Amino acid sequence: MKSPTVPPDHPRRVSLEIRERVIEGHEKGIVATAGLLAHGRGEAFDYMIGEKTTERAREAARAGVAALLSAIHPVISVNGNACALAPKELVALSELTNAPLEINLFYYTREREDAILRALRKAGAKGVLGTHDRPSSAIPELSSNRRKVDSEGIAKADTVLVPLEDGDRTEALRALGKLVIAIDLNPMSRTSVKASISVVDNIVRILPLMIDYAREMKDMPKKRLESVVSTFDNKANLNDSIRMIMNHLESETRQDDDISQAI
Ligand code: PTJ
Repeated sequence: MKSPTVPPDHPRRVSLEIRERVIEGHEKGIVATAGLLAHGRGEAFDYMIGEKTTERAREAARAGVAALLSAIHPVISVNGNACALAPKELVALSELTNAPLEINLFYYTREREDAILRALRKAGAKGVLGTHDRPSSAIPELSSNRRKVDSEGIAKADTVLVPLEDGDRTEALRALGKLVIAIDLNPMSRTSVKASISVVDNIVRILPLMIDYAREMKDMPKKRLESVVSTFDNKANLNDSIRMIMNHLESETRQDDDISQAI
């Protein structure tokens, strides 16, 4: 079914256009049906954040990019939603940070793997890890489909970027001693809480910024990059992110008060 075009003056145009991308991704077999629900959850948190990138998200994104640039084996994990929402940005960040893209799916089917691979190649990806024809190993702590990882990718990575992740795998990757960078709109999700660096923002807004940071920092000495990572405090980041949501909701309440006084 062809989705209607969002009118240019629609007050929720940006959000609706992003939603259309996910629906289109689902129709092409890229996004899992559960990915539509995951997106709805993300939309709700984005609404509470105020649909803008906070200063805290910028700091986390910068630390995340510094971690990718200073890693020995960085990898960017790709699932259906991430691929549908920002394929070109994933490819650009991968090239700038020398972090290969690895397809890693919770709801694995061979058809979805193929559809995601096609979309990444169309976006300019040259080599993609995690496909069925690649050598694989298993993450022993995990029972989901995500336990199967590329032997040359996540298996040997020291740093993994995981956009829109489920909590189990973040926890398992941390248990294996890897540095995990999450992109998740929910600062209270298990992924955000378990990750080393949690970027609380919409993948659509934050990846272009991470690309800018990668361009800016790619020639920085390793010591300086490592210091950006080691001085980042994820607990403070998450606490502030939750506070920012509360402040945003508070300001919305005051607007309601203003309205009732005006009546
Ligand atoms: O493609 P697959 O098979 O690997 O499956 C991918 C999904 C996303 C379905 C799977 O990983 C899943 O079920 O994830 P969860 O547990 O629903 O978690 C998704 C998280 O991503 C939630 O915390 C959402 O708030 C968050 N999220 C949703 N949309 C966005 C987002 N975070 C950043 N940007 C978004 N656009």
